[in-house]
Amino acid sequence: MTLPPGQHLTDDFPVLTAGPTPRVPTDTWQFVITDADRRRHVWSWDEFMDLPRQQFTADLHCVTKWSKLASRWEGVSLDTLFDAIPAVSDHALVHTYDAYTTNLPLADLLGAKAWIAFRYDGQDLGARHGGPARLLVPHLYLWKSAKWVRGIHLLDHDEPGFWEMRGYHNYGDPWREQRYAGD
Ligand SMILES: Nc1nc2c(c(=O)[nH]1)N[C@H]1C(S)=C(S)[C@@H](COP(=O)(O)O)O[C@H]1N2
Ligand SMILES: [Mo]
Repeated sequence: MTLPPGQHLTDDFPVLTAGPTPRVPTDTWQFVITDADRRRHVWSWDEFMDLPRQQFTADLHCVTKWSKLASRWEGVSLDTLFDAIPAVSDHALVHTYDAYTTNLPLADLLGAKAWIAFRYDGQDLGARHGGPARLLVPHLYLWKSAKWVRGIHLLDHDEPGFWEMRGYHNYGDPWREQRYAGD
């Protein structure tokens, strides 16, 4: 099997969070995409659960050098969500229920590459790993996979997120070992 450069395998699932774990009840949970015309597209938890869902398997690569292969998830593809969005732009900034943000090109959220995941390994996603729902973008380093995801803002310019402002690479491709700015 091939791992990205500088990574080693782990079988467990480490928890990495910049602050305390927020408690996000599903009865007040919302997911909001703010489109290029600044219109808000809002899903409640119940509406979200009615969307078509997918089971998928993902290899996770953390910038702290562990990789976890073939983790099993269930969630809604971002393609499904963006089907409802009339006005798109090139840049996305992801917001969460803690103070975290992360940026990526909208293209990296589309094309069956990204999900809002709410089940992991056959169970509801636990709070420490981002439950009730987190973004998963497995082809980029795991800091892009925002836990406790709350929404996505589409922007006409690129805006660095929490770690991208603190020296992490703006894009974060593990196969090109883009860990830090300048890599
Ligand atoms: N909301 C939020 N999402 C986050 C983080 C965070 O601190 N807050 N940490 C990121 C980082 S740096 C990593 S490596 C992964 C870790 O995910 P895990 O704790 O499920 O392993 O979550 C990412 N998503
Ligand atoms: Mo991380």
